[in-house]
Amino acid sequence: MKDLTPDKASLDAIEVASRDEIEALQLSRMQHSLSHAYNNVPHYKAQFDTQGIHPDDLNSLADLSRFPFTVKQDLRDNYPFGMFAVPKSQVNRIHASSGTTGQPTVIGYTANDLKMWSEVMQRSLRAAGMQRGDVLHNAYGYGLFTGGLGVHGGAEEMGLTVVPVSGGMTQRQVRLIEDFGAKGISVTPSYALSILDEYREQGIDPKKSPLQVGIFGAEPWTNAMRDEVEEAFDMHAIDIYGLSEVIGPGVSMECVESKDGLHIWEDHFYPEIINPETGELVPDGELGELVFTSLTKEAFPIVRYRTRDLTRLLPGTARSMRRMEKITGRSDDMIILRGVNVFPTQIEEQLMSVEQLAPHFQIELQRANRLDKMTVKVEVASSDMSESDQKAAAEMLASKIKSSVGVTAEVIAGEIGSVPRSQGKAVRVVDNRA
Ligand code: DLL
Repeated sequence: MKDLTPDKASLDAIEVASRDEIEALQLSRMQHSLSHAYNNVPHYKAQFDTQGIHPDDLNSLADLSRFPFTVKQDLRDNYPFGMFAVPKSQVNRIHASSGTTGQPTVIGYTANDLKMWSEVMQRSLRAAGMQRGDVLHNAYGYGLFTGGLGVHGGAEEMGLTVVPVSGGMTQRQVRLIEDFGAKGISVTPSYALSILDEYREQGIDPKKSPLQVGIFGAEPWTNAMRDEVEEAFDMHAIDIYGLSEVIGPGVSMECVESKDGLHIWEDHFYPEIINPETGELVPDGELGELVFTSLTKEAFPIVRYRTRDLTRLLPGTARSMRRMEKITGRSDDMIILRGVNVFPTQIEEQLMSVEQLAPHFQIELQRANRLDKMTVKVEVASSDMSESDQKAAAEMLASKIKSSVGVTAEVIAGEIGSVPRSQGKAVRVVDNRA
């Protein structure tokens, strides 16, 4: 793999500023942002008033913990534009969640918001080792989802050659990467695996592809998966995180030179970690639910938004801003199987260690005789495996899951292609327990 470490001189001053400078900036921005939300969004005014707290009460960053949380339901209750803090005439763009699991949530951006988004995206792309003139194959979905257009905006502004391919038509993805000489690919890690399969299908050695870095996010993925993809493509695989409610991709980003968790662009997005049960703050270093407060957003300021993502905050390394550890999973995706908490990432980690199995998987939950049952559907790595080898591989995974995760799972190792593929976020859990 090539060394893609960016030149220190190319970084924004704030990326390498002292903690004192960062915190001073955060405090003044936070005071302004809370007032903006209170004065312009009836929901925030009502919530702050009920809690007996006013933006003027914020005298230190720690005071933020006295303010109320915001949850997804608040956004749904204010559908479509109730959480906007500017007149609609100032809203330049709208994104929304798919709404497959209920009322969609709608996010608005002013021209300044889009500019800020582009700036944090440029920082993120730079952290991945991308430079002006490089070709970026952007396979995140374009549309209401923030992935495609979010990455696109920053990439174009920084002078990359963007290929806005979006997800799907996997054969063509391979052809365009090869023909256009993409140095970077931005894509969900699960779809990257489909592209990898397609390389092999077409008999093209992925190691010889022009790709040098994969910018993987929008869903949880493990370091074991990183090793697999880095080895297969001979490229770096870097984690990018974000969520629409906060802005989209580019809230935090791993640095190619350290790959040790994601630096949060804290000058725009203020992180806290709470105990998801009690709502109490937990100190840096402890695992809990990630909460964000926007510091500079105009159209859609967000105060103490509960992401449901589980991680911990760590001190800065390659940049001065704090890091978040790779996401373990979402609290909504946590499976409680006969009292044991299981995250799909734990299954992924074990799967990656069984060479005879491909990295695709889906977990199915069922209830039989009032007992929950977990089935893990996987695929053999090669089509010429004997039936007994296939069974042995499945048993090996089941025993690894038992000993490391502590639950009994039935593992079914099917043919290549038997696990459903996604072109964006993979569906890891199908819950048929109802
Ligand atoms: O997924 C934004 C995005 C696009 C991020 C492209 C990165 C790349 P939403 O659709 O609103 O936005 O989904 C946000 O996806 O709360 C996490 O649960 C999950 N997620 C996003 N990035 C990561 C990541 C985009 N790197 C939700 N690791 C978040 C783990 C992630 N989970």
